[in-house]
Amino acid sequence: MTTNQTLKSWVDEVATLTKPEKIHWCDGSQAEYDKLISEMVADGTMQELDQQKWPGCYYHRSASNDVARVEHLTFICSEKEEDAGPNNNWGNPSEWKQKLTGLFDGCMAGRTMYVVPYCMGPLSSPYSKVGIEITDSPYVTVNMRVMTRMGEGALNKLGDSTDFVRGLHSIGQLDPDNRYICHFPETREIMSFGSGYGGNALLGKKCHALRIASAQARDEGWMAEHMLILGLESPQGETKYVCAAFPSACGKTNLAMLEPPAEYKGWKAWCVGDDIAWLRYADDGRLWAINPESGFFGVAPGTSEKSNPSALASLRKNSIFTNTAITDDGQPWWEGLGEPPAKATDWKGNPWTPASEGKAAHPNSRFTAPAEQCPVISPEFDAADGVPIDAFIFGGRRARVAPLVFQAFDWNHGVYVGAMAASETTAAATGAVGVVRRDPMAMKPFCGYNYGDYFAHWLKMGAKSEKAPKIFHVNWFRQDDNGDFVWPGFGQNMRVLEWVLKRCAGDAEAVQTPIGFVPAEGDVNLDGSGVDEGTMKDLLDVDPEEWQSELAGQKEFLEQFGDKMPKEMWDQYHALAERLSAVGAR
Ligand code: GTP
Ligand code: SPV
Ligand code: MN
Repeated sequence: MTTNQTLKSWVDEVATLTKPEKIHWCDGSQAEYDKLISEMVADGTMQELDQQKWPGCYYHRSASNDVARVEHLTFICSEKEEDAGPNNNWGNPSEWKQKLTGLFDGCMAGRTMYVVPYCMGPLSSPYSKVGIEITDSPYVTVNMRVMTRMGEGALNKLGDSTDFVRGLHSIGQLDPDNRYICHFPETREIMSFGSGYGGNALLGKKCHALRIASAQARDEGWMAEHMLILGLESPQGETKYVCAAFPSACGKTNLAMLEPPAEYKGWKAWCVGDDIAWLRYADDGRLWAINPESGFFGVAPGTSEKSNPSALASLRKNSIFTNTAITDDGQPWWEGLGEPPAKATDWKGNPWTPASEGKAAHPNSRFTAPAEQCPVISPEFDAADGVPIDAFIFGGRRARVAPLVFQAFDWNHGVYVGAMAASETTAAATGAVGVVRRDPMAMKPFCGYNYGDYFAHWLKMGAKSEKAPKIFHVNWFRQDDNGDFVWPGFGQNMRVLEWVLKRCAGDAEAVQTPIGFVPAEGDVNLDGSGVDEGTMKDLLDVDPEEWQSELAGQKEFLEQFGDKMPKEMWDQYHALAERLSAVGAR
């Protein structure tokens, strides 16, 4: 399939180590996909869903201890520990290579080794990057075909170049005590052992497109971010693009496919990407973004006709469902989809009825769906140059403190706002759920190098152009005293985005607070939203006392990074402290 000697010798080397029964080079064809699926149906790895109602759809239940990313088992193995930073687990590269080589030794005996060439980004784009994932999991292989431009096209793009990310993956024995997700940023290598799940195993996604790519982007002057890319077309036919960085399971897929409310006649929202953006400056001085992926690996629970009709339309055919429930008549089901089925099998494989105690679907159950099936996929989805970005929006899941929306005073302040973003943890990673933690730029689990250097890189990117995007922060998740969300969210978020676009165009007023600009009364269109101006006032409230205690946490965070933390970040901290003390307590 290829004349690339470097690639061939690497594949030989891996085969010698892992000792598979067979080697299969993936061409990415439909026939190959169908064959892999039917083999998995035959051996029970996949279940066929009702092909009348769910054409081309299959169901997979993973090991019950392998249902999310494992941050405590994820390592950045840079030569120097300080290059990984306190934000990562560091591993000595030669020690970890040795340890992993031991685990990979003979691990594919009796299995097929799949060589999966993939391209992150449109095949035609000069900004796309090729990677090769070698895996013993056919489940991973079929998911990679949906999530990336996989197969012959990627190999052709690579040609005889030696510039590709080497990703080695084995499910091993799916043993949580022998599970490691290791990255070697200097040599652009990934070694992942013992998990078959999502971000641990589909190496093009978080391992390549974020952890390795973020380090490469720092070296080469671009950005790899955990951001959705959304186009908003006005009734006049003008489309503006925004990127938003929210932590895992905090609303990127939903915002990326937003359906404007009925009052927004003539507006259209276009999805360019729902999870990852690669950004670089073009000759026009603007920052342009491409989506390196070609599919959605979306959170199933909560996805419904009401919350996200476009996601639902995307996953109606040719999709893979992982750890949702399955009904007795072969349909996928999850909490929030609609009426519960009378009888189903839950994500652990146990019988389930609405009277059962536990959830039918795992909270981090996911669908893998081709992006091209999304009814609002952007016409620019495959554009080689991507789309120009007007605004960056940071956000998180905060029951209190963070207002519905505010705008940073300028780029450096915006970098500080993004760096100080915090969010309640979700089921997307193992560990406690609902605990507030700092998740700078929604990259805590994904930044492949020291956050101090990462913020320095962000500061540098802003200084490069007068036309850098404007920076905002949103929080759809404020709760009232009963623990209910105050803001209706989902499609209604369009109202906030409209204010964001107006601010970018210089068309909207704002009120200055110590933390940034918030909309002036009446500036966010609430007609038909069911939210009154009084509630809006509460949603936008900035409580100086809450922010004083926030400030203490920010200081602690900055201190962790010692000399690596840029002075500009401390300047921002001191300026915020001053603005807060100037307003005093209430
Ligand atoms: P990853 O794929 O893990 O990176 O996550 P994501 O950011 O794409 O998350 P997603 O859009 O799938 O959102 C996950 C959860 O957030 C679901 O439970 C949604 O129902 C909820 N959610 C999304 N948008 C909103 C919103 O505007 N308001 C509220 N209250 N919940 C929301
Ligand atoms: C996330 O956790 O942010 C995801 C899912 O998008 S995973 O691919 O598992 O990382
Ligand atoms: Mn994500």
